[in-house]
Amino acid sequence: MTQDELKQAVARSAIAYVEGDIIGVGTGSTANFFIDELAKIKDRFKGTVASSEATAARLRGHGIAVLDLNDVPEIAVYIDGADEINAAGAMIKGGGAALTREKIVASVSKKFVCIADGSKLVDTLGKFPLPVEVLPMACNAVARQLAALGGQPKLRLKAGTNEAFVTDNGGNILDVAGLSITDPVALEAQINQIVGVIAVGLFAARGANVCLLGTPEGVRTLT
Ligand code: ABF
Repeated sequence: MTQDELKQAVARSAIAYVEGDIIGVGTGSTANFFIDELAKIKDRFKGTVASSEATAARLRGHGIAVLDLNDVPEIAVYIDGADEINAAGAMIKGGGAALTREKIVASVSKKFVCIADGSKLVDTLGKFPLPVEVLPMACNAVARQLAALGGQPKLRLKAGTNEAFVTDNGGNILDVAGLSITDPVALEAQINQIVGVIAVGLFAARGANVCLLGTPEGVRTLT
């Protein structure tokens, strides 16, 4: 099976977790497969809250309503991918640059269902460089503090240019390599304390409740 087929399989199995009127929808290639599956059952719910402009556009392209989070009192389930996940459900996210909105939508959702191909499951988080969204004026100041924590921060660039990548929120991203994250909850809290940080792509204090992993042997469920 190709990696895309594994992603498609978990996306399909995530449909069983869809509940409530409003669905929280993540970003990335696995989330895109999920959106395509969700379109098939769009008469079963009222609308969605999207974690990025790209996701909103794909949902609307399928004729699925996208609501403003300010108008939504409650989300039963949020379904999204990850760059790395451990057995406890802590994740590194943000390779797709949508970490801040993903974290906000996840924070108001009762259940977080992570969908990923099996290669994303790790013993220790940190091989994938940790994305940190920062206010542009604070990039260098935050980078120095991340270096003091033992990481090697690198400003994410717009593909094929020397310009800083700009997120949906007008922020920049520092990708922090070289961290072996043995205590994800503590590191998340520590990075959140750095002035100028908008959000850190560690989802540990609020991790996934369920993880659906695509493997050649079938979809594995971690709870
Ligand atoms: C989002 O998309 C992320 O937070 C993560 O960065 C990425 C995973 O991408 P993919 O599903 O394409 O592997 O969920």
